[in-house]
Parts: sequence; structure tokens; C-alpha cells
Amino acid sequence: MATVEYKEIAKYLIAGEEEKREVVKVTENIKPDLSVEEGYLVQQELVNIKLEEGRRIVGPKMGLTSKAKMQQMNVNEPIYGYVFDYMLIENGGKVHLQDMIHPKVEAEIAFVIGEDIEGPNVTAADVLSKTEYVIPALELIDSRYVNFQFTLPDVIADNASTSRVVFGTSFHKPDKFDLDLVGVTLSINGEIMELGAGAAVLGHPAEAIAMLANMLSRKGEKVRKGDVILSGAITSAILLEKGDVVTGRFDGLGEVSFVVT
Ligand code: 0L1
Ligand code: MG
Repeated sequence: MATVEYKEIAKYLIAGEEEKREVVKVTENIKPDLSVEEGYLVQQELVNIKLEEGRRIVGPKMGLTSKAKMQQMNVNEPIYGYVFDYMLIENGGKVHLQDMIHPKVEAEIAFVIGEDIEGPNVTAADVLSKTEYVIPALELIDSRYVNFQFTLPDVIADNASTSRVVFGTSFHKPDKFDLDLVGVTLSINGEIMELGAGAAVLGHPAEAIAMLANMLSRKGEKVRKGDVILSGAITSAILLEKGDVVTGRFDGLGEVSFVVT
């Protein structure tokens, strides 16, 4: 398939995002045999278009990092996508439902990278030694596909469902924590809906960042100083409704919240 055709698929997905409407998944009729590798080629075109439009990358992110999600998708490797500047919502801020399709929220630990991390063979220990801070975060995923249903290549092409991110405002040195043991609750309107611990992310959230650096090295890229990276969901994702007050509480790391209007 020619690059221009990957670009056309990327435009199709961006139109769904910008027009806040579901689109039929790529593998349904546009390209039924889309492979994982081609999914990433579409994703790269989507990233290029956003960069050409003047958007800035905040950092890559990891998705499908929990055993439950990997089993559900029948895969043994997580995926990555990219968070852009226009996706950021301030802590305590508002998310407008009319700006989105069918958003869900999940709790994650984010890494603020202090030094470039270049794969292959990056370990979690390498990541921790090159991380400036860890911060609590809530990610809003909003698959552009009908009913949030897709195959693995589809979701990779769709920038791993990335839509909005609320970063916490408390910064912590990573060596002060056992990030695998950090307990997290995700509440809606004061009621705990989901909970978990950092170990839900590949055993330790730093493992996800190491895997990301190793995956990026396959295309000659690296995790960069200054990147702020979502390491993957600690909780299951919850569908959002108007009026929801969403709060993530991370033991020792602090709270993150937003309101759905
Ligand atoms: O951030 C994520 O884990 C999302 C990965 C894509 C799968 C999904 O949309 O549930
Ligand atoms: Mg996520």
C-alpha cells in the first residue's frame, strides 16, 4: 500500500476525531488485511498531519499494558500512541462531552523524562535512573470507532484511542516510591468505581516505559528528555457521563480530578 493511502486512512480517522463522530473501523471495509506494522504506518501519517498543523507532542504513551486488556485483544505486546498539546486539560478542569465521541477514563502514572532513553535493551532500572519525576494522571480514551470496537491494527492506526489527559500537579522523585505498590482509586461523584496498584502495568510502570523505548528503537526513535509519558492504565476504563466529577487518588502521589460538563 502506498504512503499516500496510509495518509488517506489517517485523514479519515482525524475527520472522525475533529467532527466528534464514530467511524467504521478500517479493517471493516477500507483495508480488511491491515497489519500491525501498517497500523503504525497509518499512525505515523496521523502524527505527521498533526505536527504539520502545528500541534506539539507532549510524549508517546503506552496502551494495553494490563494482562486483562492484552487477553481481551489476544495480544502479547502493548501498543503505543502519542499525546499532543491540545489534549491537555488542567487538573480540576472541565471536559466537555460535546467535544468528544464516547470517552472513557483510566488512571495512570506518568513519567517526566530527564535524559534520552534509547533502545534496544532498555531496562526498568535504566528508566528509573533517567526519570526526573513521576506524576499521577487521568487519561481519557475516546476510540473513533463505532461502539469502541476494533482490532489491534485498527486501534494502533487510531493513535491508541488517545483523546485527553489530565496530569496531576504534584511532582515526585521516582526513587521515593515502589511504583508497583502504589495503590490507586478511581471515583465518580465520590464513589469508588475502580481500584488497582501500579503492578497492574506489566508488573511495574517503569517496565512499560522500558518497553516503549525498545519498541521505538525499531523505527530509529527514542524516548526523549522532556517527554511526559503515560505508562498505561492501572484501572479499567469507565465510560463518562455529563455531570461526572472524576477523581483519581494515588497513594503518596496525590490526586487528579476533572468535571464532565
Ligand atoms: O491507553 C490505552 O490503554 C488505550 C489503548 C487502546 C485500547 C482502548 O481504547 O481501550
Ligand atoms: Mg491509557
